Amino acid sequence: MEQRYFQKEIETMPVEELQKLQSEKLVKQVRHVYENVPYYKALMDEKGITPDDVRGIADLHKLPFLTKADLRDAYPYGLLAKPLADCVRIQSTSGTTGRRVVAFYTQKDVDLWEDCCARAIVAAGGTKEDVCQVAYGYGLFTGGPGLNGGSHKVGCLTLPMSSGNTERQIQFMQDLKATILCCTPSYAAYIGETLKEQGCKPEDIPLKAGIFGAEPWTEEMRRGIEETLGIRAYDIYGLTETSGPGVAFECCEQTGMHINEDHFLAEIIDPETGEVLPEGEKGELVFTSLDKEAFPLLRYRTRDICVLSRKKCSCGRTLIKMAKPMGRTDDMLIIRGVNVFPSQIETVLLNEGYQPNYQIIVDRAKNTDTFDVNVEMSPEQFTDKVSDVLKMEKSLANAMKTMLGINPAVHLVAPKSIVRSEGKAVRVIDKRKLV
Ligand code: DLL
Repeated sequence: MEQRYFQKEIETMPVEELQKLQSEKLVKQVRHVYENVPYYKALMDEKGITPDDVRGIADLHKLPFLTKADLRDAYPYGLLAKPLADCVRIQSTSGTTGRRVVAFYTQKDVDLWEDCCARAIVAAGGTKEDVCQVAYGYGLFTGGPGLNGGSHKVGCLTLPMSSGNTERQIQFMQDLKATILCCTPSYAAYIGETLKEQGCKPEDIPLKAGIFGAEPWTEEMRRGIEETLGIRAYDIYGLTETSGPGVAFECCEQTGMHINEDHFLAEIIDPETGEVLPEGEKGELVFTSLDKEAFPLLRYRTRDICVLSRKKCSCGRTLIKMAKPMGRTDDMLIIRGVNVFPSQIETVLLNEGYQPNYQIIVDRAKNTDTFDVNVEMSPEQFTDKVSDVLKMEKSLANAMKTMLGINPAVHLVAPKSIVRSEGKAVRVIDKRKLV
């Protein structure tokens, strides 16, 4: 079995030593945050905790949680722990100010983040001989920049393609003999389908591995991608709040993702009570960044439902493993790799003068997410003139695109035609069955 590592001494460190390292880092990090982030200091004060109360990872549970709501309250600078002059980068998620997460990085933060991505690439078999095609989005989204940096660190020839323009992706892949593909699993599947339609067989494609994440995907999807592209498909996990991709990555065993525990301390909690659950139990994943300088979140609730396992891995890594996320505790959808909250749609509707009577329908056709929004017209808005309806739909779709960053197909429907529910309104119909 393949057993390559990017930072062997860390990736295979005996667990006791690793936990000692985490404890040392945690003590320092708590002090750094307490002294530099008044927002978090106030949360600690409220709980009656001082940095002296945290002497190691066994004391982690004493610290208060941070949630997306805190990020919203503190937007944009409230959780910054370094002077802006020491920061060199921001990355962000899609969405309006209310939902947007803006994360700051010092040069060291960028460096460590790229190390994490490099670990993922090496675990997928990457070396300096490889040509790594990065087809995640570049820009504010962390996917492109993260894997790009990791690929440089490994010494691969990096193709910074960004997402989209599938014809060009395929041309570069073939002409420049890309051996590793990094993109969302749905885009990988789409590229695979397109190649198949062009009559390409897996053996005609130079790729050997893919590093796919940013959205949920199933084992069936993995098998499909592996077959059409003739590769091994590895999962990668991360979130903007903690850095981006590379918080966890899959190794040759392909049975869950090793968490880069020297940088990210993971816990599973009961989402209702906040109680820490023992290893092996399903709950909400919580991360504490141990090394981040500029945007160090302590006990950040990811909203991802997950299970951790310290079962010995045949790859030799001792880093704890997380299962594929099994859902979320909130209503966030990931559509074509973009995070979408139903409340964002609602905001657009209200801004544009519509009632919040709508239904989001997400499905997958030809390995691409379809995204439809049915919106009721009010009796005053109702018209049966097709050209007017088309105009209104187009304008609403544009407003949604501006808010979300992706384009829905908007369908205006007659007043009172969306079924009213007696309990919670069914706003989302997700037919993709991803978990
Ligand atoms: O999606 C970072 C990323 C980029 C990860 C490229 C992997 C590859 P956000 O846009 O902030 O960051 O979205 C984070 O996406 O909380 C999960 O719900 C979901 N997610 C990320 N990776 C996976 C995965 C990036 N491998 C949110 N499987 C997270 C399932 C994933 N869900």
